[in-house]
Amino acid sequence: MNNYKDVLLIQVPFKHIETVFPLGLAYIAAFVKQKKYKVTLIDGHTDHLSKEEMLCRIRQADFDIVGISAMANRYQYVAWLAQEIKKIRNVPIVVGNGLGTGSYKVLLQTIPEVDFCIIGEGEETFLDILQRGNSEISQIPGIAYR
Ligand code: B12
Repeated sequence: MNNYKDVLLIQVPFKHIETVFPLGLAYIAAFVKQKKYKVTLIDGHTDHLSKEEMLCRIRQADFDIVGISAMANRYQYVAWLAQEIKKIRNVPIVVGNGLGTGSYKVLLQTIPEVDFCIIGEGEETFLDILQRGNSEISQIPGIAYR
């Protein structure tokens, strides 16, 4: 049974870099779209979103789960973002890319709003979460959770 339908994917702004296409998150978006999920992608980097603009975009979106892509140097931003998202809607927050892969212990220990981290490639793993919802989470390979 599919527990989630509307997926919000967020690329956090990279630091000190002009133009970067968020390739990893685009892979995730394309993959779950193929599986007929509705996907909204907010690219905070390409669109040069301020924090306020980021929250404005999130408030306008329809979603029942959020996936965030960030590298280790954006820990603070993700901590802020996860907190704000939960104030807007109390839905599961999944973090992938270098931050989720390399720092999942720290993330889960210090950011209570982060529910899952994806370790490594995320296509199949994220789809598994979407399909299983809250059941049998422990059987999904490649995730960390509390
Ligand atoms: C190309 C590259 C860059 C490019 C662009 C990256 C991009 N478009 O995202 C540039 C040059 C901009 C870059 C910059 C940096 N990079 Co870099 N980069 C890489 C490199 C070589 C390849 C990344 C890539 O495109 N992979 C292909 C795509 C398809 O895969 P992906 O992005 O990993 O995404 C997959 C998974 O991560 C996951 N995933 C990603 N996002 C999400 C989100 C969700 C919700 C889910 C479920 C899954 C998920 O699923 C995706 C598909 O399978 C990697 C090393 C490597 N071989 O992976 C380092 C790497 C990712 N970079 C790294 C670092 C440290 C940086 C910098 C922080 C360096 C710095 N000090 O400035 C900066 C970060 C940007 C910034 N300054 O803010 C580290 C990350 C370490 C960490 N723990 O975060 C890596 C692993 C290199 C290393 N071994 O040190 N980088």
